[in-house]
This record gives sequence, structure tokens and C-alpha cells, in this order.
Amino acid sequence: MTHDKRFPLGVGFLLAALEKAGHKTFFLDNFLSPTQFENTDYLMRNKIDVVGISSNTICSRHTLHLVDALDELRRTGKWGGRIVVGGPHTAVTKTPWPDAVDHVVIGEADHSIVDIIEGRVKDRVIHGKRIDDLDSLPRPAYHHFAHLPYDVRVSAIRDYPIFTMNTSRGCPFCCSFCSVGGVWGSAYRAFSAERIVDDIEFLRRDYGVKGIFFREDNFTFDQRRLTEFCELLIRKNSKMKWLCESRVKPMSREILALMKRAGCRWLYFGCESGSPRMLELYRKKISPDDIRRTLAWCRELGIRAYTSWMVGAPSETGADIAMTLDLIEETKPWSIGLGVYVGLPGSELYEKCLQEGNFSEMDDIGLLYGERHNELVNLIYPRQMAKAAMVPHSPPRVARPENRTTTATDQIFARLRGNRILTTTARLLGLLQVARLQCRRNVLGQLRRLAVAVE
Ligand code: B12
Ligand code: SF4
Repeated sequence: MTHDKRFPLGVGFLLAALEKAGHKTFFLDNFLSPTQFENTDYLMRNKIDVVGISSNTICSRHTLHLVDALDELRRTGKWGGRIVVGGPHTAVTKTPWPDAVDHVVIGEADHSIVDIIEGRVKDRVIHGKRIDDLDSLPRPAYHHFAHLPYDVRVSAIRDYPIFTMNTSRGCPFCCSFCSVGGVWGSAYRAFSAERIVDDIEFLRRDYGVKGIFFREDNFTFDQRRLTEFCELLIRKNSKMKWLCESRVKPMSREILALMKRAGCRWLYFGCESGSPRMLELYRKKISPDDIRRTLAWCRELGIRAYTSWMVGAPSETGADIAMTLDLIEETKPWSIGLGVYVGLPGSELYEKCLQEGNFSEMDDIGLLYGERHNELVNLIYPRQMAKAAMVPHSPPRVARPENRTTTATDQIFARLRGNRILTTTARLLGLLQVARLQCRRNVLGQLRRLAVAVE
């Protein structure tokens, strides 16, 4: 689980919609720090009549405990409000929500949350209306977040505070390991360039923001919007520094150069693998050459590239892992994150693994784990993080089906075990990820020496 604690902007949009409609709102974030509000008189003291819980799959256990605790308050007559659940998990869960939940919203709730609060909705399960004109939405309620101890720094930029923004929804790509399609669908909708710049100006004026981190799946997808946005910032002499998540393809040197001129200092790229076969399995629609080219442009232009890579997916072999390590070594990204695959409900690869029985464990919230997940985690992550990433987090387990088709990680482990040098490389990369160390020259030199000896 990430230690990055950024504003939950989805909730921010809902708070803003409710405030615009004249409602009084309260906000607590149990991921930021456990609040235990359900064990206090918080709800009664503040006369709160609806509790909305935002849940993703990883924190869905906690959501269920919270629903239970709130229902207990109702059963004992201490509180008489309604419970509403929303967030990414509602779109992908296969488990029915307990009866104590009055409303479940699947998808975007910017409109339905107001309808629910104002009593216009009778259905229990509501499919939130897809919002095509995102510019029509009020700005997220930053005032709820700004004073709380969220992460407002990023390693790539010295100045802070850096606030997060979310300016688009939906992703037209269908990477097989990713659940965003299942949560959001593939229709890409986005704020206009003018709206983004307006919001940036607001954040600068009201919060003294020094940088913007666009936390969304694909900030650069609409290249026309991206160009307009960059040109607008340059025309206004904005000098705001910014970072975003992107893809190595489609990407061009020209657009990267424009982004740099407009203040872009850091880009996140999901590279995933150096093996063409794995990239195909992941349906990334990128090749190792696309990774090479885009990372080279970033280096040339002085844009820092954080690259994310994955091991342990079904059917991956030791040779595939070696290709990943070779590509990392060759492209020398500014920063590296190496993660172990976990199957997320709502993703194509998850469904495939489920159908084929190609997994070793399913935990109580439906996440799938590959063969020897724990060993890979131990090998790659530092101790504290490895402990948290081990499976299962809590019983019950579902046993691995007998008819599983591959033993991918058998091969990976044969490679890793049989080759101390590769093992050391993997450990080193894991440390790099967590410490978010820059790949400084000495570290890269070390990596190169290790990788040369891999085969
Ligand atoms: C920024 C971000 C983060 C930030 C901030 C998290 C946050 N709460 O916003 C940080 C860095 C903390 C983070 C952490 C993690 N994230 Co994250 N994150 C994102 C990202 C890129 C954008 C979130 C966002 O702002 N979306 C835009 C807003 C508008 O959408 P939204 O938040 O879903 O809210 C809308 C609806 O869901 C609904 N809604 C939301 N809450 C509620 C509540 C109620 C009551 C109602 C009615 C409706 C409702 O209405 C909102 C407005 O329309 C999404 C990808 C994505 N496309 O959403 C992944 C995503 C949410 N993250 C994901 C994951 C897996 C994680 C981590 C587990 C990663 C990890 N390995 O550690 C952790 C979990 C941390 C935790 N315990 O919550 C997955 C969740 C998948 C799932 N099935 O649940 C996503 C979808 C990405 C993916 N690859 O699939 N993440
Ligand atoms: S990994 Fe990124 S590009 Fe691929 S489907 Fe998910 S959000 Fe879209």
C-alpha cells in the first residue's frame, strides 16, 4: 500500500456539490489518520444525518467495519442517520453490500449525492450519471483538505506546497491489469485548458501553491487540450511548476519540449515491463522502443521521469524479468518503482486469472495473488513494506484451484534463486522504489555492473 497521502479529490468534488446546494458538510479521512469518530459523539454533536463513505477495494474491509459500527449506533438508538457508500470499489465488488447501507452509488456521484441527500432517490443501488461537461462541476472543496497533514511535497520539486488536481475522467486504453476501465469506463472527458488554468490561479491565490500534481490516469491523452494548456500557461507567464501521469506513447519530442517550457518538471510513466510478450499480455500498446525513445527525450529535455514496473504477473518468466531489468539499466530513468502484481477486480487480467484458476490465493476482499507472491514481496520490498504486502492480510483464504495452468513464478524463482546477482538487483530496485531515490550516477553504475552479469 502506498504511503503517499494526497487529497481525496473525488470526495472533494462531492463536498463542493453539496455545499453549492446549500448543505453543511464535514470531512474526516481515516486513511490519512484513523479518526475513530464512530466511537465518539461526533455524529450526534454535529447533528449529522447522512454519513457518506468513500471506498476503494484495498480499504473495503475498513468500510464494512465502519458500516457495522454506524449501524450499531442506529440499533442502540444513539444515532438515526443514513449510510451511503460510493467510490471505486462499488463499481467492481462482487459481494453484496450489507443491508445497513441505505444507498450504494456506482460511478460518478456529483449529481446523485445531492439527489440522495435531498431525498429525491428511492433506489438503493444507484448508477451515477456520467458527466460529460466536467467544466460544469464546482472546484473540489480544497478548504476541507488544505489544513490537514496531507503530502504537499514531491521529491522532484524543491518548492512546496504542491497541491493535487484531477482534471479528467475515464481512460480510453484497456490495460489488462488495470481496474480503471472497470471503475470509470473508457469515455475520456476532461476540463478545458482554461478551466485548469483558472483553478491553478485560484490555488496560487488562495493557498500560495507553488506546484500542481495532476493525479489522474492520463493527463496528456488529449494532445490538443495539452497543447492549449501549455500555451496558455506560457502566454500568462504563469511560472507554475507541475507534474503529471502520462504514457510513453502517444508522445512526441515536440510536445515534451512544450510541456517543459510550460513548467512540467516530472512525469510518471507506467512502463511495466521490458518484455514485449508481457507488454502484449498487459495490452499496454507500447513497446520497449517506445519506452526507450520517450525516456531519452525526457533526459535530453531535463524532465524527470518516474517509471513504474511490475513483476510476478501470471506467466511471467525469469527471462521476462531479466528483460525488464535490462531495459531499466539501459534507459536509466530518473526514478524507478518496482511492484509485485496483485490482481484487482474490474481488470481483464483478473477475470482471466479467475477463469483459468491461474492464481495461488484470493483474499477476503477478492484480490488475487500469484504463485509465491510473498516470496517476491520479501525479495523486492523493504521489511516494513513487505510485511504489509504479504497475503493473506486476514482469513479466510480461498485455496488455489487444482486446475491452474502455469507456474510462472516457479521459473522466476528458479532464476532469482539461482542467480544471486539478479536477486541483489531486485532488492536494490525495491529499495529505490520505497526511498524514491533518484537514480544517481553511482547507483546506476552499480545497477549496470549487476545487470551485465545477469545472463
Ligand atoms: C489520486 C489517487 C490516489 C491518491 C488519493 C486517493 C483518493 N482517495 O483520491 C493516493 C495516492 C492516496 C492513492 C492511493 C491508493 N490508490 Co489510488 N488513485 C488515485 C487516482 C489516480 C485518482 C483519484 C481521483 O481523484 N479520481 C477522480 C475522482 C473524481 O474520482 P473518485 O475519487 O473515484 O470519486 C468519484 C466516485 O468514485 C464517487 N465517489 C467517491 N467517493 C464517494 C463517496 C460517496 C459516499 C459516494 C456516494 C460517491 C463517491 O463520486 C466521485 C465523484 O464523481 C485513481 C484513478 C482514478 N481514475 O480515479 C486511483 C485509484 C482510485 N487508486 C487505486 C488504488 C489501487 C490505490 C492504492 C491501493 C494504491 C496502492 N497500491 O497503495 C492506494 C489506496 C489508498 C487508500 N487506502 O485509499 C485504484 C482503486 C481500484 C479499486 N478497485 O478500488 C484506482 C481506481 C486506480 C487503479 N489503478 O485502478 N490513490
Ligand atoms: S494503466 Fe493507465 S493507460 Fe492503462 S488503462 Fe489504466 S489508466 Fe489507462
